[in-house]
Amino acid sequence: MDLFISDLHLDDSRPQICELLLRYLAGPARDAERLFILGDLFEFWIGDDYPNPLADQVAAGLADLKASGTRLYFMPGNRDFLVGADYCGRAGLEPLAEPVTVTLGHQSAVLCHGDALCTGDEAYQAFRAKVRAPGWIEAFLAQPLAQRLEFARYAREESARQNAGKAAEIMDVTPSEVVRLLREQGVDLLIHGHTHRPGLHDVDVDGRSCQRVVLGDWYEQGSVLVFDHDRLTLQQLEHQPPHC
Ligand code: LP5
Ligand code: MN
Repeated sequence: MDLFISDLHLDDSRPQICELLLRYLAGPARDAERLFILGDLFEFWIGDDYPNPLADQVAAGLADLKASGTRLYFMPGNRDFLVGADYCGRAGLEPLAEPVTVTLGHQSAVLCHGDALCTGDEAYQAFRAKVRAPGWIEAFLAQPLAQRLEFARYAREESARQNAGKAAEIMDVTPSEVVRLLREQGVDLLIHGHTHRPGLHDVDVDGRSCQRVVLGDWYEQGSVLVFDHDRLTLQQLEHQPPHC
C-alpha cells in the first residue's frame, strides 16, 4: 500500500492538524510501503536553522514511521520549498524533485505539488521563478532569521491580499498544462495537491483516457490518497474534537 498526502500547512496556530498527522503516522500509516508527501507539509519554511519545536515533533513521528519500515518521500510545495537536507535527514525523508514518475502497481504516475500547473496565474509564476532561482535562495538563506521571518510574513500577507482578487479558474490548474505533462511523461495518471480541491478527474490525452487525482488540504479533515491492490481511494481523516 502507498499513501499520498499534501497541503497540511502545519503551523503552531493549528495544533489539531499536527495531532492528527502524528496519530496517523503512529497508526494506519504503519501498514504502508511508501508515504509520499507532495508539498506544503508546513505553512511556511524559512530554513532548517529556524528553531521549530512543531517541526521537531513531526520529524520524530516521521523517523519512527521510517524505522518501522515505511519509505518516506518529500516533494517541496510553494510554502516549504526551502526544507533542506538537514531536516530531511532528521525526518528520514527522501527528497523528490518535481515532476517525478513513480510506479504504482501495474501503472506509472507523475507526481507534482501542483503550483507549476497553474500557468494562468502569471503573477504567481513570475514570483515563483524569482524565488526558486538558486542565487535567490542562497541570498535568502544567508539573511538573519528575523529578516527571513519578516519576508515570509510579508509574502504570505501580500499573497492572501492578491489571491482575494483572483478569479477561481486562475487559481486552478490549466487544463492544457495537465495534458502537456501527461503527454511529456507518457503516463496515464497525475497526482498533485496545492489547489485544495480534492477530486478525481478524467483527462483525455490524444485519445488516451488518463486520470488526475487532486489531494485535499488538512484544514477541516485530513486528506489521504490510498493506493492499494491497484485501486486509488481518497480518504478523509477526522480531527479529534478539541479538549474542554
Ligand atoms: O499558498 P497559497 O495557496 O496561499 O498561495 C499560492 C501563491 N502564493 C505563494 C506565496 C506564499 O503563500 C507565501 C510565501 C510562503 C512562505 C515561504 C517562505 C520562504 C521564503 C520566501 C519565499 C516565498 O506561493 C499564490 C497563488 C496561489 O498559491 C494559487 O496558485 O495565487 O500566488 C500569489 O499570491 C503570488 C502573488 O501574486 C505574488 C506574490 C507576492 C509576494 C510579495 C513578495 C514580493 C517580493 C518579491 C521578491 C522576489
Ligand atoms: Mn501549495
